[in-house]
Amino acid sequence: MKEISALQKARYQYQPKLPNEIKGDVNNIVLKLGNPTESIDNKETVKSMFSNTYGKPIARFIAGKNPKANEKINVGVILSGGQAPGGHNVIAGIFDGIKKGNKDSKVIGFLGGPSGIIEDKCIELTDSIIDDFRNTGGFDIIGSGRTKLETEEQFDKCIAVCKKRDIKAVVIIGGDDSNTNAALLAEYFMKKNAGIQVIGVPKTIDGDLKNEYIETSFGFDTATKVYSELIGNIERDANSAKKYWHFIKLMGRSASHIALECALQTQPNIAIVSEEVEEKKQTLTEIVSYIANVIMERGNKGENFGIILIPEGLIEFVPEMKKLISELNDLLAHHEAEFAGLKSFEEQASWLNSHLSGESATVFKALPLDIQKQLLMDRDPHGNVQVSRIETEKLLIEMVTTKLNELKVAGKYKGKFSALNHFFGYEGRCAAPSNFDADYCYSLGLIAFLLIVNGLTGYMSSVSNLSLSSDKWVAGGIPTTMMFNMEQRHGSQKPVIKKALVDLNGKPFKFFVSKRAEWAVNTSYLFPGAIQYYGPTEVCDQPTKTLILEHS
Ligand code: FBP
Repeated sequence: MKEISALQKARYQYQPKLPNEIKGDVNNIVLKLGNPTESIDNKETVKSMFSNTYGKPIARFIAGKNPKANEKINVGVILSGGQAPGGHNVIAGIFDGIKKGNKDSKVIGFLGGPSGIIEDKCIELTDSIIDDFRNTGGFDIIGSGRTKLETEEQFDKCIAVCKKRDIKAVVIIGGDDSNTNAALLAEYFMKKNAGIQVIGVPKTIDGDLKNEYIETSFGFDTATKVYSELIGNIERDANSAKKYWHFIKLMGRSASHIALECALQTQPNIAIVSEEVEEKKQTLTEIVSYIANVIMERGNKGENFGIILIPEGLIEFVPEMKKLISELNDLLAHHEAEFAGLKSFEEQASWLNSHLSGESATVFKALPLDIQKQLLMDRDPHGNVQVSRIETEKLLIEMVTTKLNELKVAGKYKGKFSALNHFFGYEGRCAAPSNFDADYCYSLGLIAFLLIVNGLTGYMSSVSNLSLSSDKWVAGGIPTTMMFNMEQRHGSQKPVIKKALVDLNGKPFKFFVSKRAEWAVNTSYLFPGAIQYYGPTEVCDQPTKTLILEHS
């Protein structure tokens, strides 16, 4: 028999909490549709590109007889992109809904992400498989991948595979890009009269798939709680030993939601928010000066320790680095073969020197060698630099050390500086989902099933009122085209779901700004501790501070 931990055994038994209107018998839940909707921007263009799925109403659920809920159906499921705690519960929610409707209905899991549907690699998910994954972290039930479903050729393959397997609907669990493509797929299926529905589920620890209707993506809650536990532990260590400055990089490809949430949970001395850096056009030198000044102020009163949070995507928001990275991305994309033919790093560096603009060549040359090499590593499937592999935390330590030495020579800095670096990302993406994520994800899965049996397509599962207790949560479906606008991508205008970066006028950031000067100089650490799964609700069921502040 497979060995499992006591906690995992207990989590298998955990019954996720659901919004009231979807708690009952699936045969007694029907849709209540609102008014026609519009996209957030570029309405006419988006409408013309989504002539079949545009303008659909927001869906809610009410009590009523639904004769379709017990029809026998097959539903395909795809996990797309980076892992996020709760993915297994989304699938469990779909599975339980479907089996309550008709025990002969099937959930087909496509293996290894979106490529699974194109290559027809799949398994039927059974009771025993699902029971092994309830309330667990990870995406290992069927695996995930970053293949993009975007071409008509791929869409036609999806139709062929769905027809072959008699699949009535596909649920795509992914971030903004995957849900953008899910909406394109839904539109294509309608255009081709394929009779296959597509429902999206908002996933990503980065927290950047959110808007008026999608309050948060799943996984953000658990991941930020895991990172905050670790940051709190390091704060305690720093406050005990009083000898290190800890530079902690936190995941989040582009947006700084994770760093901001962790700052709110742990009250570090410094947290950089990339969106503010971009808005104020802060250079790397200015960021380094800001950090060095805080270290100096604390050091001069004998406090030679502290905590600095750095968002993973920072490097791409610093104006001179942004320009350099964009030039590098273009050069590597357009001269792929030529660049691959350069044998040594020295050859690559000299080739770049003659191809980059003068300004970017200077910035590149001034960077430490390791960072130069990291900037040239393989691009992701979107042609972007993989920020999780760039050691910004080490770059900052090096530059801050130089700056502090200058301040010392000038007689301004009297402290001692010893720094350690950390990167928290992969540690949090597969953690056992918090009660919030376990409940939220299971609800999203059950909602996906209810949207399918009610015949909807091009919708995203949604739960609102998430900052309140789950008995006040409201289940629904949001037409994905509502979240669209037109953006320049790879040289042309494309309809995409608008990515939610940190709102500098939003309450979470403003709260942080009102506190950061005090946190910088006075040790004000908070120690959130580990995620608690059992115990008082104020300990176990709290949403993120971001959600609470946003809805306060
Ligand atoms: P998604 O947007 O697909 O959810 O992934 C987010 C993320 O965890 C980022 O925070 C990180 O930069 C990236 O994935 C890392 O990607 P990979 O897993 O391919 O190393």
